[in-house]
Amino acid sequence: MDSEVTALAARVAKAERLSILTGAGVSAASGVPTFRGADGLWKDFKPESLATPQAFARDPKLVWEWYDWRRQAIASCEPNAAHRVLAEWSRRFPNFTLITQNVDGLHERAGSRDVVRLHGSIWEVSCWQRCAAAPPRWRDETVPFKEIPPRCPHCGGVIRPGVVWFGESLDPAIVDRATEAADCDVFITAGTSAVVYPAAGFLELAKRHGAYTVEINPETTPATSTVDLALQGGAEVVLPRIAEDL
Ligand code: BJW
Repeated sequence: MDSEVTALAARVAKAERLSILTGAGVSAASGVPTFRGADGLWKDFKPESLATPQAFARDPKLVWEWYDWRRQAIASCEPNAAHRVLAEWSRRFPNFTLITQNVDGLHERAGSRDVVRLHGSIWEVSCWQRCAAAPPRWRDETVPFKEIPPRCPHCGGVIRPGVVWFGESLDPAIVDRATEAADCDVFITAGTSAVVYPAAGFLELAKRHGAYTVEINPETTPATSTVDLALQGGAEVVLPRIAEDL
C-alpha cells in the first residue's frame, strides 16, 4: 500500500479541488457504532422501525429512546486521527470540501468548518408539529433528556431529532453544495457502505466529472470495484499515512 499512498499524496497535494465524503466508519475508531455490519446499530433493529418519519409518528418514545442513548454514547466520544487529518486539510487546501453523512458532530469538534452535513445533526432538534412559534430547527445538547419524548419549549408538543430519515428529502441547498463539490480533481470516500442515496451518488458524479476516485474502507463495498484506488484499512490509519506523505 505504501507506493499507492505516496502516489495518492502527490495527487492530493496538487489537486485544485479536493472533496471527501465520509460515513459512519470514520467515527468507528472514536467508539461511535456504525449502522450496518456485525456490530452495527441495526443488527438488532430494522432501519424502518427507527429511522423513518412513519416510525416516529407510530412510537416517538421508542425512537427517542434510541436517539437519547446514541447522544449519550457520542457525548463521551472524542474525534480520532481521521477527523483530525480532515480538519487540517480543511485549513491547508483552499478548495477542500468535506461532505459527511455523519450526524455525530465529530468533524466539527476536530476543527472542520463548513462541513456539508447531508443527514443533519443529532445535536439539533425541531418541532414535530412545525409550530409557528419555533424556529425550523435549533441546537439542543441536553444529555440525557429528563423526559422522553422531549417537548417543544414553544408549543409543548413533541420534538424530533434534526436528522434525515429514510424517505425524507435532503436539504436542497446542502445537496447543491455536495453536487458542486463532486466537480473536483480528487474525490475520496471514507468509511461508508455506499448503499444510501443520494450520498452514494456523489462518487459516481465525481467520476463522471473525471475526478480521480479513492475509497478507504476495511471492507469491500459496492463502490470498491468502481473507484480508481481502493485502500483497504481503517480511515484513522490510512488518512494519517496519506497526510505524512504530503
Ligand atoms: C470503516 C471503519 C474504519 C468500519 N474506517 N471505514 C436511489 C436508489 C435506491 C434507493 C434510493 C435512491 N434514492 C433514494 C433512495 C431511498 C433511500 C435509500 O438510499 N435507500 C437505500 C438504503 C436502498 N434514501 C433516502 O430515503 C434519502 N432520501 C431521499 O433520497 O429523498 C428523496 C426521496 C424521497 C422519497 C423517496 C425516494 C427519494 C434519505 C436517506 C437518509 C439516511 N438516514 C440515515 C439515518 C440518519 C439519522 C441517524 O443517524 O439516525 O443516515 S440511514 C444511515 O445510513 C445514516 C447514515 O448516514 C447512512 C449511511 O451509512 P454509512 O455512513 O455508510 O454507515 P454504514 O454503517 O452503512 O457503513 C459503515 C462503513 O464503514 C462500512 O462499510 C464499514 O466497513 C466501514 N468501516 N470501520 C473506515 N475504522
